[in-house]
Amino acid sequence: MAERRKVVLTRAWPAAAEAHLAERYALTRNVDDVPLTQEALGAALAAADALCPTVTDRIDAALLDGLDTRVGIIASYGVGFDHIDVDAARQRGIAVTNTPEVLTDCTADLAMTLLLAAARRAGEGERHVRAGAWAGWRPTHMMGAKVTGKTIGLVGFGRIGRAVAQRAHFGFGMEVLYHDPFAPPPGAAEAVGARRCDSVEALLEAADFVSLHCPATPETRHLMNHERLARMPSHAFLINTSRGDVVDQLALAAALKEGRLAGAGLDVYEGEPKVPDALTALENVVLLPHLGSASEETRVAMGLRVAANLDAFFAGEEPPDRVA
Ligand code: 8YV
Repeated sequence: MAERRKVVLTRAWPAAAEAHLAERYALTRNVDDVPLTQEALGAALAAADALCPTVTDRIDAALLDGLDTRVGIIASYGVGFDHIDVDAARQRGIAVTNTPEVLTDCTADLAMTLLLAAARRAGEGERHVRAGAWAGWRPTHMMGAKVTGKTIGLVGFGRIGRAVAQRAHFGFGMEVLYHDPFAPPPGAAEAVGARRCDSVEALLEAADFVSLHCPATPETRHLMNHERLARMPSHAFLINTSRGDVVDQLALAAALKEGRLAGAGLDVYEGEPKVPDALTALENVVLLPHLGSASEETRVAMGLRVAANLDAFFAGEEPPDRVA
């Protein structure tokens, strides 16, 4: 039997996904689930046939430079791949893949979770009850904002943006606006009752809820800065399940503190896992620890999707989710 390919997982995966890979490959697991140092990542790139990183690993040119890499493929566990310098990998002839589609529904569900929780003050209410502060029902207690029938603006209208549109439109009767520099597939906007805005600014001015679904790129870094946040009406809410870098967190915290924005729901942060005190000090922001894809079913499916990419690559075929 041919020697099995060496595959390194940088973090612990759900057992079913690890077992699936272990049947096919000589698998190195990270049983303790402690993030690898840059040195350890470099050693894995030099010794294995495939590296399977996550959002918590930084695979940049500095890491790849000067390495005698054995790895032929970096099969990332997740859809976003801003933690990998894909140009640097491409230049070294290393294929890069991601795991689209399998996490679309769960990430869209989490965007709606944050939207509802922020609008209806669910995080604040939960803290209130647990603190023993609830003095009983009263007509004016913790009034939030109604969601049904309001307008949602989606910045980015890829798979996840469209899945949010579907939920918002059919589930909550919301009017849906979107802005994306790339045109959606024919009929995709009509199918979820979404209307295009020519600019981000026009969308921000018109929406009661803004939800971010664009990738982190140099162009989208701090897209939601002081000026753009100021375009949103003061009754509006910002939801972010994309990447922390898309939002200037301190500008957001200031807008929330000063009442220039009603609330926010965040699943992602710049420099995770750090969350600025300016945000944790506020009641009108719901903060989650990057849970977008964190359902049992999806996290297993992500692992199987990585496996499908590895299987194709080592069979000499084009991996289905190649991004570089
Ligand atoms: C993943 C995500 O859990 O897929 C993504 O882009 O943000 C998350 O759903 C994470 O990236 C794992 O690497």
